[in-house]
Amino acid sequence: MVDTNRSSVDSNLRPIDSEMGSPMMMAGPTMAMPAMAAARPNGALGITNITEDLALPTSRALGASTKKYEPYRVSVNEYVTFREQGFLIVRGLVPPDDVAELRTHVEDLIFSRIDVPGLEPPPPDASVAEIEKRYLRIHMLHRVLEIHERFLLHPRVLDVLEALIGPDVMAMQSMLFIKPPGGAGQGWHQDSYYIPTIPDSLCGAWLAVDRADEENGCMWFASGTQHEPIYPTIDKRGRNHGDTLADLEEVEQVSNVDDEVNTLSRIANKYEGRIVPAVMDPGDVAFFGGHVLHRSKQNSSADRFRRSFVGHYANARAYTRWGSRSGDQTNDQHILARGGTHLPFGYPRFGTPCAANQPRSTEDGTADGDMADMMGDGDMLELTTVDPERNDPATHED
Ligand SMILES: O=C(O)CCC(=O)C(=O)O
Repeated sequence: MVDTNRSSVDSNLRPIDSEMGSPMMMAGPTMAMPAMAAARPNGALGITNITEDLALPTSRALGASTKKYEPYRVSVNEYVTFREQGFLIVRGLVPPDDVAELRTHVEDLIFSRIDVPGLEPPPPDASVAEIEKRYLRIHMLHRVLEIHERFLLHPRVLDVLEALIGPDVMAMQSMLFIKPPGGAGQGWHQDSYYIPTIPDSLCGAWLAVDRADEENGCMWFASGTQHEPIYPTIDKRGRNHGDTLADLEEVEQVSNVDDEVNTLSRIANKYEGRIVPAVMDPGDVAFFGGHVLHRSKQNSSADRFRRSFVGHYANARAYTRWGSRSGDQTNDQHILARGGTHLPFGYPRFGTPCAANQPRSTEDGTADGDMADMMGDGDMLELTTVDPERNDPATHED
């Protein structure tokens, strides 16, 4: 096990900021973002990342969160639906009082009623409308705010992930979407393009804080695209599939909301009739695999926010270099949420209860996880000794 005391937030975020941010530049509203020393804002887009120098020390102690939840047990039908569609919406997964807490928190954050490391208060003369439009989304707040860590490791969300991509689950990324009226969408993309893991098991969990529908810019999924490979841009050639797919075409401008320039839309178009809006109520969570093409459109409502909390997870036994500037493995920076792993893993900074801080040790110092304990040794067919007389004609009497 490796301690994540050395803070690594910035290295984790840099590629995501630059890659996921830039394509949105053409469509994003212009927002008055203050120059921040500690965060990595992209003012034109309203996208902000929390950086390394703000990261708190990792805690191995249990935090204050003690709330108990009824475990969520995924049905076979839901499991099959996730595999068939590429996504699964679990209605009412997160209880209303939790969603209400998160919604109040987001309002406090927007209006600077709480001190958020890395975010500066709005200018004193800013109007309410200006304040509300300052942020489109903020990445990795779970590294500086306890409540974001708690939602990233929400037991009911982890219950579903454990069944869909587990049993061993690592929590990699959190994103808070604020998406005010007029806020930009995000064009077709595949999340594993941004966050590669080997084997590839990435899964997003998109929690609706407000009702999300076509008017205020809900998510859209191209069902069936979970079977597609990850399409590389020219600079990312080989990143997900190496050289194994002979005719894998390159795409351009993924995430750009303009389908004319985002050539991943050509792949999405193959799925005409299967591109569906994810209309969701507060507390609903959409789980979607890393290959699924998805997008969202502009919030065209006059006065409705479309706030959501998104976590990205992978199987904890998958290797990743996501966020490394040096090309080194970064598993030690991502929280072991469920199960166990033979790989290094990170701890929650605020001690939210999860697999990383549950007592479990094995002789080799790895964490194996309950499922591994239950795992049988399978049924290997044994070699049977050949009876030398069996095929000897002399031994047969007819
Ligand atoms: O919520 C959105 O607008 C986009 C979210 C998204 O693409 C993601 O979480 O991967």
